[in-house]
Amino acid sequence: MSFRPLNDRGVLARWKEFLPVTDKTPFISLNEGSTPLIHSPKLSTLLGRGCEVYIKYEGLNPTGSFKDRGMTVALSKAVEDGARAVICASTGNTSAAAAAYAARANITCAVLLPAGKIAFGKLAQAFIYGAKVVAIEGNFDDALRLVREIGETEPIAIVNSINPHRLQGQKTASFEIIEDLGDAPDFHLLPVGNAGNISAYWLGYTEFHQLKRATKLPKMVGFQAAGSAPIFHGHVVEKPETIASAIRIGNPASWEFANAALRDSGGAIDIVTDEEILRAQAWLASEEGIFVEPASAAGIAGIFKSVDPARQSERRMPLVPEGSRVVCTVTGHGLKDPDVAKEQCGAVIPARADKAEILRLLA
Ligand code: AN7
Repeated sequence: MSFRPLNDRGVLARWKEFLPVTDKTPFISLNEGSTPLIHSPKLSTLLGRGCEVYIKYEGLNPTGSFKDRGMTVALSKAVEDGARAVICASTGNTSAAAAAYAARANITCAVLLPAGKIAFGKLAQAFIYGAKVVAIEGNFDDALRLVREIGETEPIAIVNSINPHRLQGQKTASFEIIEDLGDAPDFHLLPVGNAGNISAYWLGYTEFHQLKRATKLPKMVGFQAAGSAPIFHGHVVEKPETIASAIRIGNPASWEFANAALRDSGGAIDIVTDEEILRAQAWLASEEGIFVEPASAAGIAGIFKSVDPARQSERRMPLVPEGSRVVCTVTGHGLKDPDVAKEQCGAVIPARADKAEILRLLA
Protein backbone atom coordinates (compact mmCIF):
# COMPACT_ATOMS: atom_id res chain seq x y z
CA MET A 1 0.00 0.00 0.00
CA SER A 2 1.46 3.35 -0.95
CA PHE A 3 1.62 6.21 1.52
CA ARG A 4 -0.44 9.22 0.55
CA PRO A 5 1.06 12.42 1.93
CA LEU A 6 -1.62 14.14 3.98
CA ASN A 7 -0.54 17.65 3.03
CA ASP A 8 -2.38 17.27 -0.28
CA ARG A 9 -5.51 18.50 1.45
CA GLY A 10 -6.50 21.95 2.61
CA VAL A 11 -7.61 25.06 0.79
CA LEU A 12 -4.28 25.72 -0.95
CA ALA A 13 -3.81 22.15 -2.15
CA ARG A 14 -7.37 21.80 -3.39
CA TRP A 15 -7.78 25.21 -5.03
CA LYS A 16 -4.25 26.45 -5.81
CA GLU A 17 -4.97 27.23 -9.46
CA PHE A 18 -7.47 29.87 -8.26
CA LEU A 19 -5.25 31.31 -5.53
CA PRO A 20 -2.31 33.75 -5.58
CA VAL A 21 0.33 31.08 -4.94
CA THR A 22 3.25 29.68 -6.93
CA ASP A 23 5.66 26.74 -6.65
CA LYS A 24 7.72 28.95 -4.34
CA THR A 25 4.93 29.56 -1.85
CA PRO A 26 5.25 27.43 1.29
CA PHE A 27 1.87 25.93 2.16
CA ILE A 28 1.07 26.71 5.79
CA SER A 29 -1.95 24.48 6.20
CA LEU A 30 -3.99 22.58 8.77
CA ASN A 31 -6.09 20.74 6.17
CA GLU A 32 -8.77 23.42 6.45
CA GLY A 33 -11.80 23.67 4.15
CA SER A 34 -13.85 20.91 2.51
CA THR A 35 -16.45 21.41 5.24
CA PRO A 36 -19.79 19.62 5.02
CA LEU A 37 -22.83 21.06 3.28
CA ILE A 38 -25.64 19.63 5.37
CA HIS A 39 -29.21 19.43 4.12
CA SER A 40 -31.73 20.79 6.63
CA PRO A 41 -35.08 19.01 6.29
CA LYS A 42 -36.74 21.21 8.89
CA LEU A 43 -35.62 24.55 7.44
CA SER A 44 -36.65 23.29 3.99
CA THR A 45 -40.12 22.51 5.35
CA LEU A 46 -40.22 25.91 7.03
CA LEU A 47 -39.57 27.70 3.73
CA GLY A 48 -41.95 25.30 1.98
CA ARG A 49 -42.98 25.42 -1.70
CA GLY A 50 -40.34 22.91 -2.71
CA CYS A 51 -37.40 24.98 -1.42
CA GLU A 52 -34.33 23.20 -0.08
CA VAL A 53 -32.05 24.64 2.61
CA TYR A 54 -28.43 23.58 3.07
CA ILE A 55 -26.10 24.53 5.88
CA LYS A 56 -22.40 25.10 5.20
CA TYR A 57 -20.89 24.11 8.54
CA GLU A 58 -17.74 26.20 8.76
CA GLY A 59 -17.35 25.51 12.47
CA LEU A 60 -15.68 22.26 11.42
CA ASN A 61 -12.52 24.01 10.27
CA PRO A 62 -9.34 23.35 12.31
CA THR A 63 -9.72 26.33 14.64
CA GLY A 64 -13.50 26.17 14.56
CA SER A 65 -14.37 28.94 12.12
CA PHE A 66 -14.29 29.96 8.45
CA LYS A 67 -11.31 32.22 9.17
CA ASP A 68 -8.93 29.30 8.57
CA ARG A 69 -9.62 29.45 4.82
CA GLY A 70 -8.22 32.95 4.54
CA MET A 71 -5.54 32.51 7.15
CA THR A 72 -3.83 29.61 5.34
CA VAL A 73 -3.35 31.91 2.33
CA ALA A 74 -2.41 34.99 4.38
CA LEU A 75 0.19 33.16 6.47
CA SER A 76 1.62 31.28 3.48
CA LYS A 77 2.09 34.57 1.62
CA ALA A 78 3.49 36.28 4.72
CA VAL A 79 6.14 33.56 5.04
CA GLU A 80 6.87 33.69 1.31
CA ASP A 81 7.38 37.46 1.62
CA GLY A 82 9.77 37.01 4.55
CA ALA A 83 7.56 38.33 7.36
CA ARG A 84 8.81 37.67 10.89
CA ALA A 85 5.56 38.60 12.57
CA VAL A 86 1.87 39.05 11.87
CA ILE A 87 -0.72 41.18 13.60
CA CYS A 88 -4.51 41.43 13.61
CA ALA A 89 -7.42 42.99 15.44
CA SER A 90 -10.20 40.59 16.17
CA THR A 91 -13.51 39.84 17.77
CA GLY A 92 -11.99 36.41 18.44
CA ASN A 93 -12.07 34.07 15.48
CA THR A 94 -9.54 35.86 13.29
CA SER A 95 -7.14 35.92 16.22
CA ALA A 96 -7.62 32.20 16.90
CA ALA A 97 -6.89 31.37 13.27
CA ALA A 98 -3.95 33.80 12.99
CA ALA A 99 -2.42 32.39 16.18
CA ALA A 100 -2.73 28.77 15.00
CA TYR A 101 -1.31 29.35 11.51
CA ALA A 102 1.48 31.57 12.91
CA ALA A 103 2.39 28.76 15.31
CA ARG A 104 2.56 26.40 12.36
CA ALA A 105 4.72 28.89 10.43
CA ASN A 106 7.05 29.55 13.39
CA ILE A 107 6.43 33.27 13.34
CA THR A 108 5.32 35.70 16.02
CA CYS A 109 1.68 36.69 16.17
CA ALA A 110 0.15 39.63 18.03
CA VAL A 111 -3.61 39.86 18.45
CA LEU A 112 -5.46 43.00 19.54
CA LEU A 113 -8.75 42.17 21.23
CA PRO A 114 -11.50 44.40 22.65
CA ALA A 115 -11.11 43.99 26.42
CA GLY A 116 -13.81 41.88 28.04
CA LYS A 117 -15.73 41.29 24.80
CA ILE A 118 -14.20 38.06 23.51
CA ALA A 119 -15.93 34.70 23.86
CA PHE A 120 -14.07 32.50 26.30
CA GLY A 121 -13.19 29.70 23.85
CA LYS A 122 -11.57 32.14 21.45
CA LEU A 123 -9.48 33.78 24.14
CA ALA A 124 -8.28 30.35 25.27
CA GLN A 125 -7.27 29.61 21.68
CA ALA A 126 -5.18 32.78 21.31
CA PHE A 127 -3.25 31.90 24.48
CA ILE A 128 -2.77 28.19 23.87
CA TYR A 129 -1.55 28.75 20.29
CA GLY A 130 1.03 31.11 21.78
CA ALA A 131 -0.04 34.50 20.45
CA LYS A 132 0.91 37.76 22.15
CA VAL A 133 -2.47 38.88 23.41
CA VAL A 134 -3.16 42.59 23.83
CA ALA A 135 -6.44 43.87 25.29
CA ILE A 136 -7.63 47.16 23.79
CA GLU A 137 -9.75 49.65 25.72
CA GLY A 138 -12.33 50.06 23.01
CA ASN A 139 -14.09 47.95 20.43
CA PHE A 140 -12.97 46.01 17.35
CA ASP A 141 -13.02 49.15 15.21
CA ASP A 142 -10.58 50.89 17.58
CA ALA A 143 -8.32 47.82 17.53
CA LEU A 144 -8.32 47.69 13.72
CA ARG A 145 -7.43 51.38 13.55
CA LEU A 146 -4.36 50.65 15.67
CA VAL A 147 -3.40 47.68 13.49
CA ARG A 148 -3.57 49.84 10.35
CA GLU A 149 -1.32 52.44 12.00
CA ILE A 150 1.25 49.85 13.01
CA GLY A 151 1.17 48.30 9.52
CA GLU A 152 2.05 51.67 7.97
CA THR A 153 5.40 51.96 9.69
CA GLU A 154 6.45 48.49 10.90
CA PRO A 155 7.58 45.47 8.85
CA ILE A 156 4.73 43.36 10.21
CA ALA A 157 2.16 41.64 8.01
CA ILE A 158 -1.46 42.57 8.74
CA VAL A 159 -3.68 39.50 8.53
CA ASN A 160 -7.04 41.18 8.94
CA SER A 161 -9.29 40.96 5.89
CA ILE A 162 -7.85 44.24 4.58
CA ASN A 163 -5.13 41.79 3.50
CA PRO A 164 -6.50 40.67 0.10
CA HIS A 165 -5.12 37.13 0.51
CA ARG A 166 -7.70 36.54 3.22
CA LEU A 167 -10.68 37.03 0.89
CA GLN A 168 -8.97 34.92 -1.77
CA GLY A 169 -8.83 32.00 0.63
CA GLN A 170 -12.35 32.51 1.91
CA LYS A 171 -13.84 32.50 -1.61
CA THR A 172 -13.09 28.77 -1.81
CA ALA A 173 -16.20 28.06 0.28
CA SER A 174 -18.28 29.10 -2.76
CA PHE A 175 -16.31 26.70 -4.97
CA GLU A 176 -17.08 23.83 -2.61
CA ILE A 177 -20.78 24.67 -2.52
CA ILE A 178 -20.92 24.75 -6.32
CA GLU A 179 -19.18 21.37 -6.46
CA ASP A 180 -21.50 19.86 -3.84
CA LEU A 181 -24.74 21.18 -5.38
CA GLY A 182 -23.64 20.84 -8.99
CA ASP A 183 -24.42 24.54 -9.45
CA ALA A 184 -24.62 27.76 -7.45
CA PRO A 185 -27.61 28.08 -5.10
CA ASP A 186 -30.35 30.67 -5.68
CA PHE A 187 -29.83 32.38 -2.34
CA HIS A 188 -26.86 32.55 0.01
CA LEU A 189 -27.47 33.74 3.58
CA LEU A 190 -24.75 34.55 6.09
CA PRO A 191 -23.90 36.74 9.08
CA VAL A 192 -22.08 40.01 8.42
CA GLY A 193 -19.59 41.75 10.69
CA ASN A 194 -16.56 43.21 8.98
CA ALA A 195 -18.20 42.18 5.67
CA GLY A 196 -15.18 40.24 4.40
CA ASN A 197 -16.93 36.91 4.12
CA ILE A 198 -19.92 38.09 2.11
CA SER A 199 -17.46 39.79 -0.25
CA ALA A 200 -15.34 36.65 -0.50
CA TYR A 201 -18.30 34.39 -1.27
CA TRP A 202 -19.39 36.76 -4.02
CA LEU A 203 -15.85 36.73 -5.43
CA GLY A 204 -15.95 32.92 -5.53
CA TYR A 205 -19.40 32.68 -7.07
CA THR A 206 -18.64 35.22 -9.81
CA GLU A 207 -15.30 33.57 -10.58
CA PHE A 208 -16.84 30.11 -11.09
CA HIS A 209 -19.73 31.64 -13.02
CA GLN A 210 -17.28 33.30 -15.41
CA LEU A 211 -15.47 29.98 -15.79
CA LYS A 212 -18.83 28.36 -16.58
CA ARG A 213 -18.57 26.04 -13.61
CA ALA A 214 -21.91 27.45 -12.45
CA THR A 215 -24.88 28.49 -14.59
CA LYS A 216 -26.19 31.12 -12.19
CA LEU A 217 -25.34 33.47 -9.34
CA PRO A 218 -27.03 33.51 -5.95
CA LYS A 219 -28.67 36.50 -4.33
CA MET A 220 -26.41 37.36 -1.38
CA VAL A 221 -28.31 38.14 1.80
CA GLY A 222 -26.34 39.31 4.82
CA PHE A 223 -27.62 39.59 8.38
CA GLN A 224 -26.27 42.01 10.94
CA ALA A 225 -27.17 42.09 14.61
CA ALA A 226 -29.74 44.83 15.20
CA GLY A 227 -27.44 46.66 17.66
CA SER A 228 -24.43 46.51 15.30
CA ALA A 229 -25.87 47.17 11.88
CA PRO A 230 -23.85 49.87 10.10
CA ILE A 231 -24.46 48.54 6.58
CA PHE A 232 -28.18 48.16 7.21
CA HIS A 233 -28.42 51.74 8.52
CA GLY A 234 -25.96 53.16 6.03
CA HIS A 235 -23.75 54.81 8.64
CA VAL A 236 -21.01 53.94 11.13
CA VAL A 237 -22.27 52.72 14.51
CA GLU A 238 -20.00 54.23 17.18
CA LYS A 239 -20.95 51.89 20.00
CA PRO A 240 -22.05 48.57 18.52
CA GLU A 241 -23.70 46.15 20.92
CA THR A 242 -24.83 42.55 20.53
CA ILE A 243 -24.58 39.25 22.36
CA ALA A 244 -23.10 37.90 19.11
CA SER A 245 -19.65 39.27 20.01
CA ALA A 246 -18.09 38.02 16.75
CA ILE A 247 -20.10 40.57 14.76
CA ARG A 248 -19.95 43.45 17.22
CA ILE A 249 -18.47 45.75 14.58
CA GLY A 250 -19.55 49.31 13.81
CA ASN A 251 -17.36 50.23 10.84
CA PRO A 252 -16.82 47.23 8.53
CA ALA A 253 -13.52 47.17 6.60
CA SER A 254 -15.08 45.55 3.50
CA TRP A 255 -18.16 47.80 3.41
CA GLU A 256 -17.69 48.84 -0.23
CA PHE A 257 -17.07 45.29 -1.47
CA ALA A 258 -20.14 44.11 0.40
CA ASN A 259 -22.31 46.85 -1.07
CA ALA A 260 -21.18 45.82 -4.55
CA ALA A 261 -22.00 42.17 -3.81
CA LEU A 262 -25.45 43.10 -2.49
CA ARG A 263 -26.17 45.33 -5.48
CA ASP A 264 -24.79 43.07 -8.21
CA SER A 265 -26.44 39.93 -6.84
CA GLY A 266 -29.81 41.55 -6.26
CA GLY A 267 -29.52 40.64 -2.59
CA ALA A 268 -29.98 42.61 0.59
CA ILE A 269 -28.71 43.33 4.06
CA ASP A 270 -31.16 42.75 6.88
CA ILE A 271 -31.07 42.71 10.68
CA VAL A 272 -32.01 40.23 13.39
CA THR A 273 -32.31 40.96 17.10
CA ASP A 274 -30.22 39.29 19.81
CA GLU A 275 -33.32 37.45 20.92
CA GLU A 276 -33.88 36.08 17.42
CA ILE A 277 -30.21 35.11 17.19
CA LEU A 278 -30.30 33.16 20.45
CA ARG A 279 -33.57 31.47 19.54
CA ALA A 280 -32.13 30.39 16.19
CA GLN A 281 -28.93 29.14 17.85
CA ALA A 282 -30.84 26.96 20.30
CA TRP A 283 -33.24 25.78 17.59
CA LEU A 284 -30.42 24.71 15.25
CA ALA A 285 -28.74 22.71 17.99
CA SER A 286 -31.86 21.03 19.34
CA GLU A 287 -33.67 20.48 16.02
CA GLU A 288 -30.86 19.76 13.56
CA GLY A 289 -27.97 18.78 15.82
CA ILE A 290 -25.76 21.64 14.67
CA PHE A 291 -24.18 23.72 17.41
CA VAL A 292 -22.94 27.13 16.29
CA GLU A 293 -21.86 30.26 18.07
CA PRO A 294 -24.40 33.11 18.39
CA ALA A 295 -23.14 35.19 15.44
CA SER A 296 -23.32 32.15 13.20
CA ALA A 297 -27.02 31.77 13.89
CA ALA A 298 -27.82 35.18 12.35
CA GLY A 299 -28.53 33.69 8.92
CA ILE A 300 -30.74 31.01 10.45
CA ALA A 301 -32.59 33.72 12.36
CA GLY A 302 -32.96 35.44 9.00
CA ILE A 303 -34.78 32.42 7.55
CA PHE A 304 -37.22 32.51 10.46
CA LYS A 305 -37.72 36.25 9.99
CA SER A 306 -38.37 35.76 6.27
CA VAL A 307 -41.35 33.48 6.92
CA ASP A 308 -42.82 35.42 9.87
CA PRO A 309 -46.06 37.07 8.67
CA ALA A 310 -45.70 39.78 11.34
CA ARG A 311 -42.32 40.87 9.92
CA GLN A 312 -43.15 41.15 6.22
CA SER A 313 -43.32 44.95 6.14
CA GLU A 314 -39.82 45.42 7.57
CA ARG A 315 -38.20 42.50 5.74
CA ARG A 316 -35.39 43.43 3.32
CA MET A 317 -34.58 39.92 2.09
CA PRO A 318 -36.18 39.34 -1.32
CA LEU A 319 -38.95 36.74 -1.53
CA VAL A 320 -37.62 33.24 -2.07
CA PRO A 321 -39.30 31.79 -5.18
CA GLU A 322 -40.76 28.30 -5.29
CA GLY A 323 -38.21 25.51 -5.70
CA SER A 324 -35.22 27.68 -4.68
CA ARG A 325 -32.04 26.25 -3.27
CA VAL A 326 -30.86 28.23 -0.27
CA VAL A 327 -27.44 27.91 1.37
CA CYS A 328 -26.87 29.33 4.82
CA THR A 329 -23.31 29.55 6.13
CA VAL A 330 -22.87 28.96 9.84
CA THR A 331 -19.48 30.51 10.41
CA GLY A 332 -18.20 29.31 13.79
CA HIS A 333 -18.52 26.39 16.19
CA GLY A 334 -20.79 26.59 19.24
CA LEU A 335 -17.99 25.58 21.60
CA LYS A 336 -16.33 28.92 20.92
CA ASP A 337 -18.79 30.61 23.26
CA PRO A 338 -19.77 28.16 25.99
CA ASP A 339 -20.92 30.89 28.39
CA VAL A 340 -23.71 32.20 26.19
CA ALA A 341 -24.87 28.67 25.36
CA LYS A 342 -24.95 27.65 29.00
CA GLU A 343 -26.81 30.76 30.11
CA GLN A 344 -29.40 30.73 27.39
CA CYS A 345 -30.52 27.14 27.76
CA GLY A 346 -30.58 27.47 31.56
CA ALA A 347 -28.91 24.09 31.87
CA VAL A 348 -29.84 22.48 35.17
CA ILE A 349 -28.21 19.15 35.86
CA PRO A 350 -30.53 16.98 37.94
CA ALA A 351 -28.77 16.11 41.19
CA ARG A 352 -28.49 12.46 42.21
CA ALA A 353 -30.84 11.00 39.64
CA ASP A 354 -31.83 7.42 40.34
CA LYS A 355 -33.20 4.88 37.89
CA ALA A 356 -36.79 5.99 38.39
CA GLU A 357 -35.80 9.59 37.62
CA ILE A 358 -33.98 8.52 34.44
CA LEU A 359 -37.02 6.58 33.24
CA ARG A 360 -39.26 9.54 34.04
CA LEU A 361 -37.05 11.84 31.92
CA LEU A 362 -37.26 9.43 28.99
CA ALA A 363 -41.00 8.86 29.19
C1 AN7 B 1 -18.38 33.45 13.74
O1 AN7 B 1 -12.72 37.37 14.16
O2 AN7 B 1 -14.36 39.88 12.51
O3 AN7 B 1 -18.37 39.78 7.93
O4 AN7 B 1 -12.23 39.47 14.09
O5 AN7 B 1 -16.29 35.33 13.83
O6 AN7 B 1 -16.31 38.51 7.32
O7 AN7 B 1 -16.38 39.89 9.39
C2 AN7 B 1 -15.17 37.71 12.96
C3 AN7 B 1 -16.29 37.75 12.18
C4 AN7 B 1 -19.34 35.92 11.24
C5 AN7 B 1 -18.46 38.01 10.34
N1 AN7 B 1 -19.33 34.86 12.05
O8 AN7 B 1 -17.67 37.80 9.20
C6 AN7 B 1 -12.97 38.52 13.80
C7 AN7 B 1 -14.20 38.79 13.03
C8 AN7 B 1 -18.33 34.66 12.89
C9 AN7 B 1 -17.27 35.57 12.96
C10 AN7 B 1 -18.34 36.86 11.27
C11 AN7 B 1 -17.28 36.71 12.15
P1 AN7 B 1 -17.14 39.06 8.41
